Amino acid sequence: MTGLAGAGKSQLTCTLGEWLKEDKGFEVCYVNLDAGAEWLPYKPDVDVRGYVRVDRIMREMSLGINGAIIAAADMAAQHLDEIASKISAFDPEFVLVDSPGQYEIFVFRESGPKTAQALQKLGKTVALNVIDAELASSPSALLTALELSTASNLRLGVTTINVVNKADLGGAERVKSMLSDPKLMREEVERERGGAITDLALGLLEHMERVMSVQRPVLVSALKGDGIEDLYKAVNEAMCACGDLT
Ligand SMILES: Nc1nc2c(ncn2[C@@H]2O[C@H](COP(=O)(O)OP(=O)(O)OP(=O)(O)O)[C@@H](O)[C@H]2O)c(=O)[nH]1
Ligand SMILES: [Mg+2]
Repeated sequence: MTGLAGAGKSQLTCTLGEWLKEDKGFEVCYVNLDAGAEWLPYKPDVDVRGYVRVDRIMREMSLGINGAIIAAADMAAQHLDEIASKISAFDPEFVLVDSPGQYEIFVFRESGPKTAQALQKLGKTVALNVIDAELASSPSALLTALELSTASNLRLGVTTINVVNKADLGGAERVKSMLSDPKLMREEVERERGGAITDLALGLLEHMERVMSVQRPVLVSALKGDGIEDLYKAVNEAMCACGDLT
């Protein structure tokens, strides 16, 4: 799971994991990579906090929260081999990896790409980029969220599925209609701003239309469990696209 802080990565890890276990009967391994997590909605089988903890780094290195989170990301990357061996020992059918909330630190420092490489050595890997529908309900916000996902895809080098979360809240309907109707999206973009910003937004939209003709975003509510079957289908399709038909 990747995505901005608060998008619902941990909740989706929990809900998808329960669905895979209970509805599909799969063995699932939950991995927590958030060294700053105080509480998680699932019980991790493999937990980075066994090696690195943000609160401890703050105390022991006299760092503020941002410095400690950066240090934690770099330190966590040094334990990837141990984390990968623990995951292998489980021999699960699915591994759900919950990434730290501080997306820019995870994706743009070394730890994100290194983690992606370590996971790809274990098996087929798909990134579920979680987008908060409430925060993406204007055209410019939605385009920005999708572009951030493209940047993450490029950095991590992992097939990425955009998962628009919090479908149970008001903003989701507008996101859904913009995503399912490119003409409407274009009209909304043109209406939202004027001048050079509209040109910029239309340029981004053209790029997104190309990306989304390959993979449409999936709409879910991690909290209510809606849309999880669709997400599972999208994961399977992504696996097929990278050559795995099992
Ligand atoms: N209404 C609604 N709330 C949700 C949904 N998914 C998550 N939330 C809430 O959104 C908040 C953030 O969810 P998390 O799962 O902690 O998000 P996260 O991306 O793991 O957050 P960080 O680890 O801090 O980046 C929590 O209060 C969740 O209960 C959803 O589908 N609907
Ligand atoms: Mg989280």
